[in-house]
Amino acid sequence: MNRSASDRPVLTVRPRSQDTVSATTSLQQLTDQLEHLEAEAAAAIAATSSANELEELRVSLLGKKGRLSAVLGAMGRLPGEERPLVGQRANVLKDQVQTLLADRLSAVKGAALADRLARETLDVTAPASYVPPGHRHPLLSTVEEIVDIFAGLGYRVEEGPEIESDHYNFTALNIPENHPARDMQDTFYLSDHQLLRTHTSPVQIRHLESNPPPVRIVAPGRVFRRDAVDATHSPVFHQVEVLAIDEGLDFSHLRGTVTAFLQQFFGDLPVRFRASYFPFTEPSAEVDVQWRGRWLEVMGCGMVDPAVLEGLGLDPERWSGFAAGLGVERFCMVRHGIDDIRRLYTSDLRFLEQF
Ligand code: 2NL
Repeated sequence: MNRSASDRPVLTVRPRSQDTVSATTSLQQLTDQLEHLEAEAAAAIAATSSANELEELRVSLLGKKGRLSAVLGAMGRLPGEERPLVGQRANVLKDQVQTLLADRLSAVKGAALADRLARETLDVTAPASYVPPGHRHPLLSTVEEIVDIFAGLGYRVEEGPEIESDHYNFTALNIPENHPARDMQDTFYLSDHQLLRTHTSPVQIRHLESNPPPVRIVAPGRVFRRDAVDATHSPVFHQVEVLAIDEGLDFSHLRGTVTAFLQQFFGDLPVRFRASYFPFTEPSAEVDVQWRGRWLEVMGCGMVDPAVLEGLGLDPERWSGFAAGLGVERFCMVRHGIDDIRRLYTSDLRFLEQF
């Protein structure tokens, strides 16, 4: 676009020979010079292609040390009565040149704008590059749904470490060393009596150590057991446990809370409690729901064993409480009719896109 300096007419400030001021300056000479300057200026202006060039040109033509000033400087040598004639002609030239400069400036700007508009054209009809939005994994949305229901019942969410001590995972829950219940909750043992937690109960023990009752908490999280993989077992799975400790809590509070929760999650289905055993609750129960005509075992619960409360320095004559635990994978599988737990871990989009 830019023309090189040699392409366009050169205008120098220095007057050329016919402009040379001499003692013989006449009205005719000056008028000729003005005519000539006007023609030259018109050609130079027409040849510009940028606002900067136009400004340089304006200065060299009309500026204090410009061509017009040089001609007018010679006017002083004319007889007094001739001067106004030259002055008038000079004003006409000045107006003319200013108009040409302004017109050229708007033409140059218009051309620059048109050029930019052409370059920056955006095709709003072009197809967009598609980024699939993605969504939560069904396991996570199941955890969130469960936690939301308990939050609605006034429970606070608590979380804790996946690597635990033998004490928090077993001993504090009334499962001493060599207790047969340790067999069913065999896990991955690390050094220094550390292990991968087999349930989220340790989160609740830790909470009780630093928060006096009354307490109502829900503890979601990843847990680990020494299990062979099959359609319903995985050595890594997810649990939600709930715990309420207060004065005067009894089994009716447990039954009411668990029933309200299950009916919010599964709908208004029959719920039944069957006597069971856990080392950390007494009495204990398994809970079933009648789902699509069949009884399905979905969670375990019970009144917190007095030995667990005593271990925390809480007087079981004053405080009582209930606890419940559930496997998130099982809830998710029952809800969505998923037949194999491994589908939840293999990241197959054809499976995951269905949720
Ligand atoms: C199940 C059964 C259960 C608990 C978890 C618990 C926690 C504390 C004290 C007493 Cl801190 N109990 N948790 C109680 C009964 C059952 O889980 O089937 N889980 C998948």
